[in-house]
Amino acid sequence: GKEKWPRGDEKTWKENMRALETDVPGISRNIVNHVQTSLARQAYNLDDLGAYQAAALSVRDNLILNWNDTQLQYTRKEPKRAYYLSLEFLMGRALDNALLNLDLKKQYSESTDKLGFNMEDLLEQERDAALGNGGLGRLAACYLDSSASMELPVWGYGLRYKYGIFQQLISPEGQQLEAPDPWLENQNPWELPRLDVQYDVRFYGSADRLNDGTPRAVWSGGQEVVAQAYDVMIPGCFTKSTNNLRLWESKPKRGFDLNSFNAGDYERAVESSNSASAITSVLYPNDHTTFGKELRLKQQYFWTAASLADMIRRFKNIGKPITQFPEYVAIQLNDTHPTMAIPELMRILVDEEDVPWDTAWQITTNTFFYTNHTVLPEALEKWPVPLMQHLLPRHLQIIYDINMYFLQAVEKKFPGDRERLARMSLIEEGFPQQIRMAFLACIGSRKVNGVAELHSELVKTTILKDFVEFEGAGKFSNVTNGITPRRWLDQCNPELSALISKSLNVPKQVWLKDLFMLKKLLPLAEDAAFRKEWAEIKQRNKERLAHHVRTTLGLEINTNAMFDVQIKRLHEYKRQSLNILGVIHRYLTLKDMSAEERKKVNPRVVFFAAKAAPGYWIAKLIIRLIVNVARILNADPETKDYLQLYFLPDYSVSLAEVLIPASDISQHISTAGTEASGTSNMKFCLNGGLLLGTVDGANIEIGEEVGESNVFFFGYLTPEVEQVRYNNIYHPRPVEEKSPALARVLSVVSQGMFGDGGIYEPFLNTIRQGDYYLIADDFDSYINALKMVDDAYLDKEEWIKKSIRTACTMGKFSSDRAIMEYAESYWNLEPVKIPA
Ligand code: GFP
Ligand code: GFP
Repeated sequence: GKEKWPRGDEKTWKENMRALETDVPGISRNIVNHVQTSLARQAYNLDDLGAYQAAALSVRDNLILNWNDTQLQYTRKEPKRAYYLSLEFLMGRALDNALLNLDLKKQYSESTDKLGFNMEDLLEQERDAALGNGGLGRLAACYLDSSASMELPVWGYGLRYKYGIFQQLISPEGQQLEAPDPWLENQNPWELPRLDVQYDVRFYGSADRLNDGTPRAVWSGGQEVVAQAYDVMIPGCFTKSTNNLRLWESKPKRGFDLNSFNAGDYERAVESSNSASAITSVLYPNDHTTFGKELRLKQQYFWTAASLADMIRRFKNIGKPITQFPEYVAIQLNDTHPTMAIPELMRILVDEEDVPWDTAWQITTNTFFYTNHTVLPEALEKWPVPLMQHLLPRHLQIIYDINMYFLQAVEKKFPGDRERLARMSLIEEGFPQQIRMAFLACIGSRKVNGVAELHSELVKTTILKDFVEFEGAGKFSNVTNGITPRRWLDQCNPELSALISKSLNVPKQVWLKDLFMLKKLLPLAEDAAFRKEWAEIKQRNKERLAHHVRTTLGLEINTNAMFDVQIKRLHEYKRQSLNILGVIHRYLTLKDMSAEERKKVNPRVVFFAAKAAPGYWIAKLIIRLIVNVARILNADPETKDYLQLYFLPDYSVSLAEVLIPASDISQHISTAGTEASGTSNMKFCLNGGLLLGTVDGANIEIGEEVGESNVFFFGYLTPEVEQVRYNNIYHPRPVEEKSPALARVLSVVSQGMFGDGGIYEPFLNTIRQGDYYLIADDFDSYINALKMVDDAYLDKEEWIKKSIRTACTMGKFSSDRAIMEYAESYWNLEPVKIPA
């Protein structure tokens, strides 16, 4: 029946409620209103930044209206909801994406034109929301876009860092310098502070078991801080569905200590307030100090506690018994960072809701799902027991209890197998003892997945092998990562998107939400006119990149060359090292040639962009080498027409949007078995760039989709890597023997061809001794693959065919496909239609 109007005069309300502004006059009116009132400016004193802000606020108005309708519908319909807990959301810019998803791009350009501004320039005013590091955070952002686009009731929960990932500067010597990223400085039009949504979060204090025959305890004392919600609207593409990303900011509970201040003790007056605010001030505080380590754990608990409190409150609003929690709530743990949510839910259930332990554990293990993103041992989180005892004493008790019941069950299944118990215990012995968070995430979850086929297999056969034997293989499966074709094709490559729509003869509204449709274009690879258009678009994208580099760095790029790109976090396992050593090899080869011979060479421009973790010394040394090699190469009159090298500083989502559409070939060359999936590989391929890579992560599945003849694979395979590594340590062979070509490269670096060779010795020694990442072992095979790329590029027509085939077989890698797998096979979620 008809619901009763909640308050006041229904007619007065309804007459005054705003509708979406979707036509040019309405949009212009709204923008001008924001210029006048929100910004207190006028046509006389409005610059691009102000115009961007007014346009953004007007778009936000539309988003809020859709968001309100969506949230109200969720509240009414009470669907099962999923929550994506991620410490990183690498959102990038929001305006262009919101305009695309609202289908208002044309109207906004027209309106801003009328007001005397160019939309392109306004888009450039926006700062990236860089609340993340790399692939893991960008994946979370793609999944939010896809959830809303697939009309799924999914919210994200994260932290509102005051400073995002550091801004990278390169010193004249080629050193990475880190500067803070004050992304909130100019105000953030995309967030809504929710002063009505706050929770207290406790740290320290003491935990006393009641010992009254229940498992309950009382946790009291310590420090309390306030979590304050900020909501970021996540519009679905061509749908009203608009989801929420709720980010928490930490605030002091009591604020300013007026007594201390009045007593003249200013420091003390601000002390507690500063320590509370520090929790959400930076992304990944350096954890090389005890202080930094404690701060990280504080962040993790602060965020999971606030998020769970919010979910429990929302669940209670529907008035169902707590045992039905998993029927209404699914929580996805994005890596181990949110694992504290498991003991926190147990604490809420046992201590606050008086639920018996076994029931509480059943609720918990039916609610959580855990995604693993790496099998590298150093990346698997562990927390020292003494730290947990100090910061979260009640949670340590709960973890001990979980462990005790768990090990009892293991003992029952494998009686007397003490080694197995030690291997599987949540507590790792040592000084100090450590809590193994991946194991806790695994046993506390209903399902566990890796992010590409190979990686999910490795999860089962290496780090969680014992758990597969104990719990059965059914709990462990795979969801191959995906990327949103909205940002990573339509937004970053509008011309290619238009060509696709024209050739499919359907509006992008259709194929952007059904990426498998691209397959229909495969026959056009044989159509010369289509190939010509395709190639021209690639060329214009290369020129766009060259323009960007010219205006930002003042460098001139040869756009007639092949563009070869590697962009990702700087890490030894990703092997930017192999790439730069390959570049040096190419340089030496060019130098060996006569001028006549060189003329036959295919010119190449190599691009790198990457940030290194501030404390990761070898990674920073690799950046330094790249920068100094670039300096020599780009200035060498003999070779610079055939080989150029650029390290583009301050890698970001926005920079990736310019680089990816411009690439002819991109490199994904991790040591086999180390890159869980990779997602930029999918982005390059979707934009018609070919892939040069190892048989690793999602490269393998990309190869399956596009066919082996359209990709360039090289290097040792995963099953061989372990043996090679073993030999490198126990039966080492000199680099000269494994690869004379590499030996020569290392020696010119040592001898100072790129500046003081001594500086690079520590890096070169990682290859000469131990060579954990198989640089020398894979080098010749890599050089051979580069040669195959050169040869293939000589046949331009065939190359374009490969490019077309590559892009058109990327349907599988839409994040819409991935998110539907999570919704159907993990969360058991149904789409919710939002009525107009
Ligand atoms: C959400 C939104 C609120 C909105 C309601 C609508 O609340 O702004 O009024 O949905 O029912 F945040 P919770 O789901 O958080 O209660
Ligand atoms: C991590 C893994 C990648 C994977 C992403 C998303 O990303 O292989 O594609 O998570 O699952 F290493 P990075 O932080 O390394 O970029």
